[in-house]
Amino acid sequence: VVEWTVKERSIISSIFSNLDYEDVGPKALCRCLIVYPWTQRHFSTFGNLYDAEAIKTNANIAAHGIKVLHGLDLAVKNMDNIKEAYTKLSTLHSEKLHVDPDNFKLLVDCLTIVVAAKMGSDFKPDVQATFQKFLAAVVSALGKQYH
Ligand code: ZNH
Repeated sequence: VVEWTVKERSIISSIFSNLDYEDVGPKALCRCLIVYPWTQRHFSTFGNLYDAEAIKTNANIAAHGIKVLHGLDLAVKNMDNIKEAYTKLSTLHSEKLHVDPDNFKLLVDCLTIVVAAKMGSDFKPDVQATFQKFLAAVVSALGKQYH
């Protein structure tokens, strides 16, 4: 079980209450699809992903980026119970979507870069460390139902 200090809780709630989901979600998913092109294989029904420009202007990808980012709200709202909170999503990614769990880490690293770029000088070392700890807990929970 991951333990959270009062300060860590306040950092996480501040990041998410100031988060522009509509901007950050698409940017993080696009970055992941461009930098790690094998992740594109899961989105063959989303339309043209021919090059970086096509990925960045694909409305289905943008919408999915927002949806995935909102998937982190589950962890924000269940900080003391992150593993259980992701049981269903973990099973979905494992048994139905067949997403290699290594890709979760790649996506959250892309997300970290986008969030850091937006926060600028507010992205202090304690913010970075807490955000990384939070995302690691999510990645671990999402990987839990893989056998
Ligand atoms: Zn995922 C889906 C979240 C990662 C792929 N996702 C999904 C959803 C959510 C999520 C919320 C929705 C579900 C329902 O509808 O029910 N993801 C998530 C998260 C993460 C992720 C949170 C991290 C952090 N994913 C991921 C990755 C990938 C994916 C990495 C690849 C590579 N997903 C996916 C898909 C889907 C999903 C494919 C389905 C889509 C459709 O719509 O079809």
